[in-house]
Order: sequence, then structure tokens, then C-alpha cells
Amino acid sequence: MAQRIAVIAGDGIGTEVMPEGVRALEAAAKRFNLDLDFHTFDFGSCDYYLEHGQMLPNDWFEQLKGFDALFYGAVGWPDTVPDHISLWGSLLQFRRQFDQYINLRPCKLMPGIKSPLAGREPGDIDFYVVRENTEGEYSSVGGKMFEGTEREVVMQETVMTRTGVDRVLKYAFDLAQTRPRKKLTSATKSNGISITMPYWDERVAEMAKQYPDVAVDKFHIDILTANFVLHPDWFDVVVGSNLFGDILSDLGPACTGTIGIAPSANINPEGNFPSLFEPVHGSAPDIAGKGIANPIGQIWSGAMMLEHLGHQDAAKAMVDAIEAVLAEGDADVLTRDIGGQGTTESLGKAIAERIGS
Ligand code: GGG
Repeated sequence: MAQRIAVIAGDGIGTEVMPEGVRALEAAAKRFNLDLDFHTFDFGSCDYYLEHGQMLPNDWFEQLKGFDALFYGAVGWPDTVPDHISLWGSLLQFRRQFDQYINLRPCKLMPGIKSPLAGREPGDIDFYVVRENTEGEYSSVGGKMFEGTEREVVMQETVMTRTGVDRVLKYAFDLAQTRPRKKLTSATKSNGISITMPYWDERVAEMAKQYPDVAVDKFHIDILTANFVLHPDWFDVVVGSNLFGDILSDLGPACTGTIGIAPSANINPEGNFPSLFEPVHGSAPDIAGKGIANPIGQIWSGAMMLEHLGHQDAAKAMVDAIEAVLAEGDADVLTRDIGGQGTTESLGKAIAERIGS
């Protein structure tokens, strides 16, 4: 039976990298005889908002809930729609309503790409960031008082539930157990954030008792970001709250040369709802419309989607193809962020051809 995939390109470079993501998936489907059925939606974008006054139609949940996976591009076009409206109106709705409580973000230095960190070679940087994806600092609990006056008050609460914290920690510990180094690092800030973060630390310590074979350490987020730059080889699986995980999963790929190649999976591990796969990068208005965005983050996210859908061989072929094209280093093919003078399409086509061969 066909596996149904909802394709939502979103905004900015999302609309440019998405066709290359689909091209690569079609190449994998052809080679591995997969029956993938793509359905394209125009909602989840700022253009849709400008036309309809909302990012998603009222029945979006009904329209999408039966899909096997969602393939997303990027959201945001701050010139026309404030970022908090576009994000809360689309991506955060998917993550919350489909209970995609894991945001899994691999961070790997690929062959042929020069890390901005001196002396780092492929193999030196290879870790996962596991980001809590449905609560934490991304909460809608708060409000404003005396708006527009001298007495203006603005508050927003961090929300941590035992269920929410434990389930992301369990996922991260399980993942660490599958890795050769079996190492887990927790991002905290329990010296300054004196209620939620000590709670996070307590739950980490409690969970660690069930995983005696996993080596656990923790760092405050400030020194942890410094150590990402100074010692990226220290890390294997890094788990963090929604905000900390978001920051770390931009910084990690930046240490591997470009955020343009970084993929992510927003996972509902129980499979009650579709999971969502998207590049880590956003809509990048500064380069949108130029055809120069790196499509690898989208293509690699497609590989994570195939893996999630049970097609390990096809997923591996996609990642192998990315590595092969990067290692070849043809400047006419590669995009500018990785030292070439090619286009989104030239890089996407080269990877798709490699997948098919
Ligand atoms: N493809 C990812 C994307 O569009 N990100 C926009 C953004 O601002 N995301 C914030 C977040 O992931 O929480």
C-alpha cells in the first residue's frame, strides 16, 4: 500500500529546497521500489496567511492526520507576518497537536566540508541533539498587563511536566544506548533558573539509574555552547529543553560548516500521529529567490523520513549519495555556503542522480 506524504513547502527558501527534497525521494522510491504518494498543500505559509488571515485552514488536523508523514520546508516571512504568528500558527501547531515530542537533529561533519573549527576532520563531529519539542520555554502561558503604559508588565512561564521531561529523556537515553560511545550530555542552567532546571536535572539523575551502561554528564548551557565550539568531539547524544535544544541544534551544524545541510525529525514515537521532517534552517529571507539555498538539509530530512517509514536501505542510499557528492567537491555543483558556485537545483540534481545510480 502506498505511503502518503504531505508536502508543505512553507516560505522563502522552503519553496526552493522542497522540490529537490521531493526529487531525491522520487529517485530513492524508483531505485528501491517504494510506493510514495506525495500530496502538496499551500497552507502553512505566510502567503496563505495574507490571503486567509491564518496560517492553516480550520480543518488542517483532519486533512493531515491520516498521512504517514509530513515533509516540511521552512516557515517565516517577517516583512509581512511577525515571526511569532507564523511559527505558532503552523509548525508549532503540528508539533503539539500531533504530539511530536521528540525533535531529533543529527550533527555530523561531512566529507568535503570544511569546519570553521580549526583542524576538525570528518569523524571528529558526529552527535545528535535531542530537543524536547512540545513544552518547556515554548509555552503559551503568560500575558501582558497595562499594555502600552509605563506600568507595562510582560510574563511568560516555562512549563515542564514529569511526563514531558521523562519521555524526551527516555528517548535520548535509548538513543545513547545504541551508539558506540553510549554517552549522554544534558543541557541545563540549574544555577540560574532555579525551579524548572533543577527539576530537569533531578529527572535526568532518576532516568540515569535505569541506564547504568550510559555515561552521563551535564553542562550549563553557557559553557555547553562554548564546548560545542572548543570540543565538539566530546559529544554523542545531547538532550535539552525546547529552547536549549533549538539553540544547540543551530550551533552544532554551524560547527560542521553550514546549517544548510542539517536535517531534523519531529517524531511522535508511538505512531499515533504523523511525524514531521524538515531542515533545521528557516526560510532565510536574505537569500530567498536567488536559487542558491543548499538543499541538503531538506534531502537529508527526507532520508530521516524514509528511515522512520521503515525504508532503512533507501534512507542509507540517500545519505551515502549526499556524502559522495560532497566528497567529489565539484564547485559547479555545490552551493556557495559550502564553497561552490552551483545552485539549489544543480546540487539537488547531482544528489538525485547519485541516489538513482
Ligand atoms: N525548517 C525549520 C523552520 O522553518 N524553522 C523556523 C523557526 O523559526 N523555527 C523555530 C523552531 O524550530 O522552534
